[in-house]
Amino acid sequence: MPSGKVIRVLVFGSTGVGKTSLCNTLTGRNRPTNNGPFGVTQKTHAFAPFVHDGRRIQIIDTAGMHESDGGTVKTDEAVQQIVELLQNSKDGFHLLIHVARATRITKEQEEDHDFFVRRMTQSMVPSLMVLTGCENEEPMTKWVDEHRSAFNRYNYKDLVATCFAQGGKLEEHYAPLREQSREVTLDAIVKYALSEPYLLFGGTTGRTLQDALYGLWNEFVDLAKLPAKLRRRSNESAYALLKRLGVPEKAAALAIKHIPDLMGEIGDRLPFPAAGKIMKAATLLLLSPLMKKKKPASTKD
Ligand SMILES: Nc1nc2c(ncn2[C@@H]2O[C@H](COP(=O)(O)OP(=O)(O)O)[C@@H](O)[C@H]2O)c(=O)[nH]1
Ligand SMILES: [Mg+2]
Repeated sequence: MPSGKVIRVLVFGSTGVGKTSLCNTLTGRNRPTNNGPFGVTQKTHAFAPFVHDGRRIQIIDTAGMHESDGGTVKTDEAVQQIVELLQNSKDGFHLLIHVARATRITKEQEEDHDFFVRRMTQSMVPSLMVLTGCENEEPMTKWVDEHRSAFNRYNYKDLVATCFAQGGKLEEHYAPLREQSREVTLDAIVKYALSEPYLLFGGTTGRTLQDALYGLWNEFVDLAKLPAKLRRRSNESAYALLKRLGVPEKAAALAIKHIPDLMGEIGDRLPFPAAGKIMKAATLLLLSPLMKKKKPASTKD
């Protein structure tokens, strides 16, 4: 019998670096990977827990936060992404894995690190850097060993040199490297994971999902390159934000009476793409504290 609770690991990084390939290799699953320039639209996905070395491990795969469609971020998907990400965070995390290609450090990488490590988890969750694309190094760790110092300031617990490529002409070359990469990554997970999960909200944190969202919202708007008007101003209420986004007063008032679907409809008339879906997702989250308060009131005897 595996001992202890599940180790929850959040995997993040730019689109096309090999996040899903890593997750598939670690879990033995086969979810679709990205081949094209813009990546398939993927969402946060929590894989079924599996056992390694007597420990149960759960991997949570995310979509790249910078995912673009011909250069413009798909706004509605980006918003749904953060909603899902937070929903998948309710049991907290024991470890973060930042996946990147073993080339230069990019601005996107820096932004992702800042968002997930510093803003989202307050630097309270240890992180590993997994570098993919090391299949041509001999040994695989060569590039990583030569460039270790460039990563010093990010405080990664370790840098792991890997290859998670699969298929094609080079499959015979890849297969043993993947197996080797699986072993070193899993060993690092077990070694560096917290013994208790760090919770972003809920439990004894005294924070709600909405608090977590409020804390991350503006960061996310910037990172995903959403329209700047979606930024929430300091101390701006959900109602004020909706009104400022052009939602008529009456409708904003109605929204506060908990009608997310209506907000979707209103959003469709806002002058930027996919506003309806954004408004729906945002409304659900921004206004759900009010929804929760409403319930007990309406179920009075
Ligand atoms: N050369 C090479 N390709 C890789 C490696 N890992 C993943 N890939 C390929 O990179 C592409 C994108 O991988 P994917 O896992 O979908 O990336 P994600 O967008 O970060 O989830 C796929 O074609 C993978 O086969 C690696 O270590 N080396
Ligand atoms: Mg992916």
